[in-house]
Amino acid sequence: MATLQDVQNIILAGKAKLTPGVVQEAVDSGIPPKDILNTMIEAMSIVGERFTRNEIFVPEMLITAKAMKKGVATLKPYLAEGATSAMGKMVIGTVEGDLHDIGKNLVVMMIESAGFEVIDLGVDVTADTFVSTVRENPDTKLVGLSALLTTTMPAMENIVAELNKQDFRPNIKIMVGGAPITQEFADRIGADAYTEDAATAAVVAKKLVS
Ligand code: B1M
Repeated sequence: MATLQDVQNIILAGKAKLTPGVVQEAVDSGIPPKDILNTMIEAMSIVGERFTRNEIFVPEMLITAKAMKKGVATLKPYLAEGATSAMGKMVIGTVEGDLHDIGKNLVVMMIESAGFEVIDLGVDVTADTFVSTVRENPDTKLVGLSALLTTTMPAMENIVAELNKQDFRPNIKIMVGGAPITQEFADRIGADAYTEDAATAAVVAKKLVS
């Protein structure tokens, strides 16, 4: 029987191979999957604090991120309902210069679960790629941008500016998010919606297309 503390410990230890087993045990112990996910997100915050204090470095961050990804994959069937594409299409990516994708992947999972078909462009995505993907998919209803670094916020601004110039702009809604992003920033750059977390992103996505 695994506890939330066990889940946190295994992520912090960066034991990617052991993480699925511990997460599964926690699920089997009856712990709500959302609590398990929140514990894993908390673990990543602890990792960030340790990085800021120079107690750990990029390789350790990477190892814990791998463990987190394995944990999320194990939880996915319990968090995401059967996906359909009834709500329409969303194009999403982490902005140019930014390689963080754990939060973006959670958003993808929740948005798919809310009934959208998602085209995930991955990380380090340029404005040109966003624009050409929407052009190739004229039924796109939402475009999602994620940024985790203060240094890539200008890239987000630039991508939104490019999207705003396009003739297809009236047909899409732009959603932004990521740790350094705020409602004020989203308003200033001309995005349609900002959400703080993946679960809220799915709720707002549904509202935007209805
Ligand atoms: Co990076 N990193 N990192 N890192 N990293 C942070 C972000 C940092 C805060 C750590 C710190 O200093 N405390 C810091 C940024 C500081 C700043 O900008 N002010 C930082 C830094 C500095 C860096 C490097 C520059 C380090 C270096 O090389 N010296 C480097 C940059 C690389 C690059 O991107 N070019 C770097 C690299 C990395 C790794 C590759 C090692 C790894 C990422 C692995 C991966 O993602 N595949 C990594 C990690 C793991 C982190 C921390 C520890 C954890 C990030 C994470 O996954 N959080 C992070 C510290 C922290 O966040 N406290 C840190 C969990 C995730 C679930 O949360 O992504 O915020 P998050 O997503 C949330 C919400 O933001 C929201 O929903 C999610 C939850 O529900 N959300 C959206 C996200 N996108 C959304 C989109 C939406 C809506 C909501 O709509 C479309």
